[in-house]
Amino acid sequence: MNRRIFTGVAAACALLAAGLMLPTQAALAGPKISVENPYARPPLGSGKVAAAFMTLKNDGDEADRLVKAEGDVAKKIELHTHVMEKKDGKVVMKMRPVPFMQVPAHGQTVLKPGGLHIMLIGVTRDIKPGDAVDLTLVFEKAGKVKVHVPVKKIAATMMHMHHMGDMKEMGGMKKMDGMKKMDGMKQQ
Ligand SMILES: [Cu+2]
Repeated sequence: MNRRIFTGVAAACALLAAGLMLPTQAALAGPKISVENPYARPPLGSGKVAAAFMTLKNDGDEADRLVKAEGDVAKKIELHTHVMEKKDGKVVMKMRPVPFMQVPAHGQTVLKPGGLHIMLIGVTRDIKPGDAVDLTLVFEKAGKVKVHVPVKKIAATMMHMHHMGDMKEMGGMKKMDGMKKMDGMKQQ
């Protein structure tokens, strides 16, 4: 190897090393999680299942994941989402547990009726509008975040509207026949 080529290689290595240091520094900054607008809806009728919604904000340079929610308000607390399924020619929304909820760097993830939510299964006490429930959110990197969640009454029609809004947002999903009709109804 002649001297000039060697110098070139050494310079390239130095540049590469400098470049590699940038992501390392960003990783040290980590996620910066906060929770906005938390609210819960009480069980419907005489049921024992309630749900909590909120906005998970991340002002940090690194993505994080909500992996668990804890609390003594329910026997079982699960992370859920809604999926659309076609059943007997009709589009129905079903809930499904998810292993985590991704919160992007410098972004947010909104939990709302008809979408992602925290399911409180087998509530251990009466949950009425005006009450509040305490939850501890467990993030993969940020660790535990406590949230005081006020209980609000959510009208059935409101939930229906949210459902339709969510369907529109699911751009990656193929639109089904029933949804076009629903979109038309919403515009009236
Ligand atoms: Cu659910």
